[in-house]
Amino acid sequence: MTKKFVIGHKNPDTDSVVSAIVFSKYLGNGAVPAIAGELNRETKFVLDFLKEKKPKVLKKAPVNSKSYLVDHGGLEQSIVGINPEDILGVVDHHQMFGLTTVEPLFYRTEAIGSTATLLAKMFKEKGKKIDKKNAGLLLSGIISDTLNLTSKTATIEDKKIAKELAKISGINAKELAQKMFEAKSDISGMSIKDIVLSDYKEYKHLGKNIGIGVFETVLTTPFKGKDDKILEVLINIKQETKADFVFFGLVDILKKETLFYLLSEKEDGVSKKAFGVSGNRVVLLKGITSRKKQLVPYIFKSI
Ligand SMILES: [Mn+2]
Repeated sequence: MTKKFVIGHKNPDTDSVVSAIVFSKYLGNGAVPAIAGELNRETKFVLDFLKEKKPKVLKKAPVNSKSYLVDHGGLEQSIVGINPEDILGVVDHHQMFGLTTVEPLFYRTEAIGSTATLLAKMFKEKGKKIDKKNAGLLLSGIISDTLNLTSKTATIEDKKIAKELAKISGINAKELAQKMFEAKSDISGMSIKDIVLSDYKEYKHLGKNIGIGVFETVLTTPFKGKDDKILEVLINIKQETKADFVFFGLVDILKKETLFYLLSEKEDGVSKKAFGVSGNRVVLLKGITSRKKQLVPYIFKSI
C-alpha cells in the first residue's frame, strides 16, 4: 500500500514540524507526519513542553510513498528523492519556486506569518475544532516564525489567530516565546558549521545556486570574535555545495537586526545593491530579521 506522509522542509524549523503534525491530523486517513532532518533545539523544547511525540525522521522520500508538503515552496528545500508526481498537495507561506506537476493537486499558499496560521484558518473554514494540543502546536509555529509577532512577516490575521490559539491552549504566549527563544539560542556543543547549517536553505534563481543560512538568537555575545571562523566556514560550504553565492545572517531577535556575513567580492556586490551596505566582510542590517521577506527578495533582485 502506498504510504502517505506530511513533510516539511530540510533543516526543519518549528513551523515546519508542527505543521506536519497538525496537517496530518487534519487530513486523517493514515497520513503520517515526518521530518526531513533532526529537530532543532527550539522544536525539541516545544514537543517536550507539549508532550507531543517526535515525528518520524526520513533521510529520503520512501519508495511507493506520496507526500503533502508543508512550509516550503521549492523542491530544492524538499526531502531528498521526492518526485513531483508523488506530491499530493502543498500548504505554504513562502515565495514560489516553480513546482511542475502532472496531476491537479491541492495547493494552498498565503502571504501570512506562518504555515501554522494558515492551518488554523483551514480548520476554521472547515468548521473543525482545534483541540488544546493542536492549538499549542500551532501557536508555537506562529511564535517561532514571526518571532512572537514582532517580525515584518506577521499580519493582523497572525495576531488574531495567535490570540485565539493561546486561549484554547491555555498558554501564555509571551512566556512560551521566551522559553522557545532561549532554547533556540542554546549553542552549547555546536560547532560554527552546525550553527550556520542549522537553518540553511538552498535556492535556485536564474540558473544560480544560492545558499542563505540564518541563526536567530537572543544572545549574541558567544559570537563575539568569531567572524573569521564564520567566514571560513562559509567559504567551505560554498565549495562543498558548489554554490554561486552563500550568505549567512546572525539575527538578533531582541535588537531586531542582523549581522550579515559576506564571504567574497561577489556576495559583497549583491549586498551593496540589495541593502546599500558593503566594503566589510560583516555588515549590520538594521531592522531586518526575516529571510523570506527581507533577505531573499532583495538578494534575488540583485543577482
Ligand atoms: Mn514557516
